[in-house]
Amino acid sequence: MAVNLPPQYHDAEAEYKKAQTPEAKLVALRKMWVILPKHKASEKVQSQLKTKISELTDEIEVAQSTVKKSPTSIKIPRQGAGQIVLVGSPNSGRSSLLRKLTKATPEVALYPFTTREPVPGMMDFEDVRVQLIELPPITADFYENYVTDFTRGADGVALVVDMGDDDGPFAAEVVIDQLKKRRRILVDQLPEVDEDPSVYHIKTVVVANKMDVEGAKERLEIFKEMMGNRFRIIEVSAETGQGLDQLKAELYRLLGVIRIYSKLPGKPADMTAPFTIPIGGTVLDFAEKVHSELAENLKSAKVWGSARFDGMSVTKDHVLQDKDIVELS
Ligand SMILES: Nc1nc2c(ncn2[C@@H]2O[C@H](COP(=O)(O)OP(=O)(O)OP(=O)(O)O)[C@@H](O)[C@H]2O)c(=O)[nH]1
Ligand SMILES: [Mg+2]
Repeated sequence: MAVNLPPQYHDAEAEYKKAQTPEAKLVALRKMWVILPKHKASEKVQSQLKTKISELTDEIEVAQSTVKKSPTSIKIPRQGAGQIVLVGSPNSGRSSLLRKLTKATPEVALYPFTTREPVPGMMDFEDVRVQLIELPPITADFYENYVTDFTRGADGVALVVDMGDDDGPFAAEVVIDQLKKRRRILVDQLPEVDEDPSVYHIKTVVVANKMDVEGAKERLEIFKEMMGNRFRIIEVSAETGQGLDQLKAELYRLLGVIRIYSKLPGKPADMTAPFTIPIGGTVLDFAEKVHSELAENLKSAKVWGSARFDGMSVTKDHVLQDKDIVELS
């Protein structure tokens, strides 16, 4: 969709292009952000601008800090319907959970700081796959800078809390605070308005792990008292498997997507591999996901499921529902 940008935006953009230092670039980018009209048609530009502002803010901050930079920025390509990062204090059980939920085999050990690099795995949930990434532990003294980058790219966070240890709830609070210092705010629901483009709110579920250990219930109560109703909490045990099915469903829900099955004219729908689009997505969003050319030349579509009757012709802006079947032509 074309976005009509006011002339001041282009002035700020020119200023950005001319800027010599990261600080001057950031000033110009923030101007562009303020001027940019915030509506549906500009969503893509908004998100690109937000990423740039956030990257630059992080970069300036890391350059200014005395803590040494992570050697290289590690990238893991996105796969599946979405990406969830597992964060938590050392020994909270992130690797154990990743082993139970995916085919990945990170090392699990009695001692802390076992995981030193991000470890990806694919979790099957019904007919979709969700990418989980275990990130290194976070404490008051230990924080890998690239964790901040990973939380920018992720669709959600699973905050793993060690309910097998008296310190668990407090160690989890430190994790939340450490991320907050880097402008990563863990939340149950995303805020409606984006006030500061350098801040990322990330949808989060709390995974209360080691519920099989004696005293876990009491620690959970302490944690709830500390957090109030801030987060949805899933009680699990990576050891016994308790709560893991519910956790899978919650992690999928965090992605905020719906499944759409594609159908070719005159053929049955392919029910094996759904496409996923954001909740509230339209026929056009689906077409873009299937093929950009298809979206450009889209003439009509038929929908089974959310339409008033099966196989009904709908317009491009018809809002789809989970498990709809769509025929594009
Ligand atoms: N009883 C019990 N022990 C658990 C559970 N989950 C993990 N553990 C144990 O807790 C210890 C740490 O587990 P890991 O999975 O390595 O924890 P981690 O969060 O990946 O730890 P680091 O990578 O070192 O930060 C191991 O001894 C696990 O066997 C659980 O649900 N119940
Ligand atoms: Mg680990």
